[in-house]
Amino acid sequence: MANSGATIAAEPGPITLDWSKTALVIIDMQRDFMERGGFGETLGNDVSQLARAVKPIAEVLAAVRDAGLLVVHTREGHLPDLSDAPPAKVERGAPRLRIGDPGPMGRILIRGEAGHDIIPELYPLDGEIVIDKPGKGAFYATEFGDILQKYGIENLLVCGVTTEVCVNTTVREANDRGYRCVVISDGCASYFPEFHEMGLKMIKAQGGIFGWVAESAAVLAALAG
Ligand code: C5J
Repeated sequence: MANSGATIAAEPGPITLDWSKTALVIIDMQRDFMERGGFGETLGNDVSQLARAVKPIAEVLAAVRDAGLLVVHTREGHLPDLSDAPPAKVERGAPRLRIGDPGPMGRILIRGEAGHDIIPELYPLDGEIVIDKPGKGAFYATEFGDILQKYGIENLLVCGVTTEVCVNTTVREANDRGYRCVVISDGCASYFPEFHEMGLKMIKAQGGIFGWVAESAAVLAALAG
């Protein structure tokens, strides 16, 4: 590890983290959200809006791997029999294809299908933790909390998609459980740029009501010591 800890230039103010108690959490960088033909596009979204987060995440992921921090990837998706997919989620709205329907990358948002997997640019290394979650938050109905406890993690560097849905939900869950969350602003993206902006503002407002927000360059500088 390059340094045992460092201060990140963040908003609403700087935050000092002990790297041995810090994990990088990459939320849902899956083909189903990032590529045409997946869940995100079937909901009517312009998936090209999310591409901007890939390079900043890749840079932080490389630095975090070099520094030896814990890396956790998450994927949103459901069992093939949909037993973990509430009807209220499956039946909602009027998408072109619903969860479980066959699409160009396999069944939409179903574990084991090509579309459910993480994009090649950010693919987990052997041994990195991958959390499969049925909901928007990474703690709900998963082993995420137990894993963080097992590794003695107190701080999360959080990035991924989408800013206002799965990133925000996970940060709110983590905040209530006592974790310090630093959200990497340019490592998150939304189909709606205005929701991205507001999603970050909601986290850092009121003295950091849910956590801190920092650019990837600030995280990289802190990791470099
Ligand atoms: C959504 C997510 N947007 N990963 N999921 O449905 O943010």
